[in-house]
Amino acid sequence: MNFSLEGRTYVIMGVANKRSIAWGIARSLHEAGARLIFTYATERFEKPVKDLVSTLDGQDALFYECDVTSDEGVQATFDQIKQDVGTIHGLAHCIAFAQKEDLQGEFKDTSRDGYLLAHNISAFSLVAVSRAAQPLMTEGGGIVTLTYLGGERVVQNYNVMGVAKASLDASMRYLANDLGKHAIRVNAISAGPIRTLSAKGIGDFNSVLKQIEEKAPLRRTVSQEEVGDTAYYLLSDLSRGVTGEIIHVDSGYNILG
Ligand code: NDP
Ligand code: N5H
Repeated sequence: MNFSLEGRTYVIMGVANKRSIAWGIARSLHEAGARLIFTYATERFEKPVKDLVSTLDGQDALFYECDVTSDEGVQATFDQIKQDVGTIHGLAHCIAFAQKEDLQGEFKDTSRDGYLLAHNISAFSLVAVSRAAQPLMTEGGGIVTLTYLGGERVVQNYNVMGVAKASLDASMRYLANDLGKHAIRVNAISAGPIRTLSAKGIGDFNSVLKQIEEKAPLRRTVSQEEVGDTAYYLLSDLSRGVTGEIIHVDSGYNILG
């Protein structure tokens, strides 16, 4: 079997800059021969994303604005992609957001608005984009999302984002069940802590990384490239029997009690 992604097209959602996990995924898929489509939340990110993508040799990429909080926006994006390329073979959903004040202190103090916002952008968005992408995935394919250990157990300060990741994980499984009959597999990667724009400004991130270096079975943190290569596995035929799964790319940290 040939595991090249030559002749296949994947949508990458959530590149903010070169540190983004989505960018690690883009590079892995590019190296495997895939054609890439990038979406960004606002026009503000159009130029930085285009500049980054211009560093990928021979990549004939397409770019679309897609704010996942708008059903019409998501639908319009995938309608336009359908018009421009026809069939796609997969999607990487690398999107999350919570208000800063909800990522510290006690979870019990989360406001209704903060709770709904985190769930809207970080969990429901997977449902919205999967529904919009399905009609374009006429040859089957894969959908991958990014989750974190804080959705499985309590991790200090992750708070409302942990509850949103639990919802994302369950949404991933229900979507896997719905879309399997269309030969579409839906999986998640649970990444260990990586310094990205989202992680910036989060108090104590250094001590979180240090804890991984001291305690994780591999005694080191993980990179965007390592997450990217697992996404390649999940989006290629190498993983053709795998759906509804969470793969931890976290140096084994999650196995510790
Ligand atoms: P980045 O800050 O690089 O990426 C987050 C992305 O979310 C940005 O590109 C941002 O888009 C996008 N986003 C936020 N709101 C919206 C919206 N309304 N519509 C569309 N896109 C939106 O951080 P990461 O690479 O760290 O995050 C990617 C994913 O990885 C997230 O789901 C995160 O929870 C997950 N993750 C991260 C870990 C880490 O340690 N970094 C660990 C485990 C999981 P824009 O820039 O255009 O605003
Ligand atoms: C236990 C931890 C540390 C504490 C919690 C961190 C949670 C981070 C996730 C969210 C997505 C971060 C976030 O929404 C930040 C925003 O409030 C402010 N930032 C922005 O608006 C920037 C400019 C944009 C690009 O960010 C987004 N998201 O749009 C968890 C860490 C050990 C691991 C981690 C960092 C997990 C994760 O999910 O990202």
